[in-house]
Amino acid sequence: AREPGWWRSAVVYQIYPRSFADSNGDGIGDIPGITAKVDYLASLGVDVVWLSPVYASPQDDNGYDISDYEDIDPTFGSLADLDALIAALHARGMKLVMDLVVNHTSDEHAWFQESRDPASPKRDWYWWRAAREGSEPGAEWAEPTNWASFFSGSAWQLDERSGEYYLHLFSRKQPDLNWENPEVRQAVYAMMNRWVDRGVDGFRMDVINLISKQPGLADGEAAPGRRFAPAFERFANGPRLEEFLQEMNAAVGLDARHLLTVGEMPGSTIELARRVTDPANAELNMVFTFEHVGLDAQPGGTKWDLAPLHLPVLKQNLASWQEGLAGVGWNSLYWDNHDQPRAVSRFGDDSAEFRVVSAKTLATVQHLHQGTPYVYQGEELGMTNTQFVDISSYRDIESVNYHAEAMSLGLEAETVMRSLAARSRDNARTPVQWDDTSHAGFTQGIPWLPVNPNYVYVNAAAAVADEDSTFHHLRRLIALRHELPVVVEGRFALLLPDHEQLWAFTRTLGEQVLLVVANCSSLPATVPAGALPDVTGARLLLSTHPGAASAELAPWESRVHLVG
Ligand code: ISL
Ligand code: CA
Repeated sequence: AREPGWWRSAVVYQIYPRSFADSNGDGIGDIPGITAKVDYLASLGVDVVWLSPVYASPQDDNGYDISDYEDIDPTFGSLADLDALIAALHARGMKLVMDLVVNHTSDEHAWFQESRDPASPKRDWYWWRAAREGSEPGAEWAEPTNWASFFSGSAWQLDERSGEYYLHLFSRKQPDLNWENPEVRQAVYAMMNRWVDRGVDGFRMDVINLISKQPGLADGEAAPGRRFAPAFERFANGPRLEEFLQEMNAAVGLDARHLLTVGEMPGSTIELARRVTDPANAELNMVFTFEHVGLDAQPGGTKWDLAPLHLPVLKQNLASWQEGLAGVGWNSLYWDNHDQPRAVSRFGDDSAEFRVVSAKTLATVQHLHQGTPYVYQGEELGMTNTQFVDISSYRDIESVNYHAEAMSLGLEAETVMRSLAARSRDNARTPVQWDDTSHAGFTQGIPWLPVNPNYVYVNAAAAVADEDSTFHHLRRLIALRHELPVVVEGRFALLLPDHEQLWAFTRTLGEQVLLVVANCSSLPATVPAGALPDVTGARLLLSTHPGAASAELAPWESRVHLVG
């Protein structure tokens, strides 16, 4: 049974099925592979599994290009396999959340195939536009707008069949659905209802703030010498977004059936997120913000333009979301997902000396903010970024396209490879490291993406056997959330906001104060005298090092005290 608001005290574990566990030796993870690991997930203590897409798909963007919402891709298994997974999770008190990718379909979806015919009743289901006025279709500069696709090149593709262009904010094989058309919306809601009837417990909604486009489809401002403009503000967060979300909520019974809903909303402001997650508005439970994963890029640049991350900026950003949503909406908390580099390599220190302890401390900081934490597969093991040295190792469409475009623009090869090493989505997509046997126990065949060579010591079997591992640290954090209401409901306050090494905050509920102090650096740090609440007599709930009383914190040391 689903209790109202149950997701506030839940921890979600994200699975990227392709890279989780392969049951049949074809080198690609699959649903039976997941079902074989549900006891592992239960032992970690997570409440919910979110599955990245397993629907029928040509796999141009690893399943985020769906050709049939009603079926499972044979690569991953069958509907019967999914039913078995749902049953296995439910039997252990866990829930299943599915990815919902409805900003776009695959170009191989039957809806789009019909839509290519200008006389079809589905023509208006997608964004078809004539060439720019005065231009021949297919000529240079003839695209209806100068928008860049997220995956390089134009966001418009000419279809020879009608001589018109269709919009694809992602790859050419991901045409955007036209949510202005009510038939599109009803078709999506009907599909969602069928999944809920089948037993799924919620949805993670892919780029949901792109379903309402800004009217007018205005050009963006291209950088000097560039043909296409990243024109996010020209199409995202359109005026009908909240109307569509409310309509969806009512039509599917998202709130009435106590489903978990989380909207992926790049470019969402705190103000928008507060409205969307305010239960009174009946839209979504929570959203994924992107602000904190953009702080290590150059302002005004793209994710590939690397810049150093400053701890005060990061912790103040999270604090502003804590304060902005407090008492009204609800935060989601994440470092990692299938689109981001590995947290320990990005925010921690993945050297042999500090990998484990920095992964633990990052988890402590994340899980003890207010909101619902998301754990990405392998994060519980402190898995690190890839060690690819050659472009031919990369598989992600975004990385491969970026490399080609950057090289054609004359960027230095070394700079491009450095950006890929730091930012490629493939960092998160190498197979989960289960043990120290060949291919880390992920497959009996050849993995679709090479296993990180550090699997010989970074693997689940080793972590589960070691009480001091990241796995057990995370398990304790999850248990704390389930035991202590202050972890779920406590009011957040940031301490020492400008400290360059220490991340310290309190959570307060009634008489209870949870104090978190973490050294987020690879050098020792000293707590300034009198800067933190007195912890004499307080209970030490969790720490990374023995002897947690001194004012000196070792590199990446963290402590959690409960006062009162
Ligand atoms: O990955 C990103 C950073 O480079 C984002 O631009 C990302 O594409 C964006 O957050 C949307 O992501 C989601 O939709 C995409 C899909 O490729 C991603 O995997 C998914 O999480 C298109 O469906
Ligand atoms: Ca397989």
